[in-house]
Amino acid sequence: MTIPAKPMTLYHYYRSSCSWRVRWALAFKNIRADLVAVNLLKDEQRQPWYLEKNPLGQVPCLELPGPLFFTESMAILEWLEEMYPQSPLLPQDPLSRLRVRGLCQMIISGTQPLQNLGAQRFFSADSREQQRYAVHWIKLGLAAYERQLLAQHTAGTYSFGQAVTLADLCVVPQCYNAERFGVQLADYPTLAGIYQRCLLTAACCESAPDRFQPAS
Ligand SMILES: N[C@@H](CCC(=O)N[C@@H](CS)C(=O)NCC(=O)O)C(=O)O
Repeated sequence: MTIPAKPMTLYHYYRSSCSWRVRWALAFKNIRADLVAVNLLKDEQRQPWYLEKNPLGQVPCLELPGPLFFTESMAILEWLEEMYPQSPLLPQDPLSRLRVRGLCQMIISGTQPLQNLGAQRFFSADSREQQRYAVHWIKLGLAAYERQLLAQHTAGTYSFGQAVTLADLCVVPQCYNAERFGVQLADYPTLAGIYQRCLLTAACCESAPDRFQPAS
């Protein structure tokens, strides 16, 4: 497939960690995309017009000319990496790529789905209970990520060495979520340092939730 001539469209929500991953990759690779907000708090993700695009009722979703709709942030990230290899987000050698992909999955599969809005609502209708539930899974996930960073000895300025990788695109939005839920990142000192350093990078700032907060 050739690079789409028309800009792509990203359906997203400003505070969705999965959406931030993709916004960050687009900014990092300097790819132009139109953004369409799907307000999760207004349940827009469950409206028929959106379910046609993503039957799971989750953001993000990437629209390419066609129109063609693509879901699942990790699949989208991998595609962006293949199509726009300049400014890479994966290291070169296969073993390092395996490490980075493993870190990604600790968040994408092992943490985020367990604390997702739909799971919280299923667990309880009470917002304090939802918070308790989310905090439980976030703490488990971040503690494991911290232990993995220490065990692998591959962390540097960022999660893997001295360059931002897909692992950072996955873990930083999860850290931001953690702070919103009152989780102390100081309990994960290696990760906390990586988080702070990532927040100083241009593409991370440009794609951060605060930049996309709806007016009302
Ligand atoms: N595996 C999916 C997960 C997507 C996901 O859970 N999105 C959340 C926001 S981060 C969502 O749309 N939640 C809405 C809901 O659960 O109702 C991905 O990585 O894209």
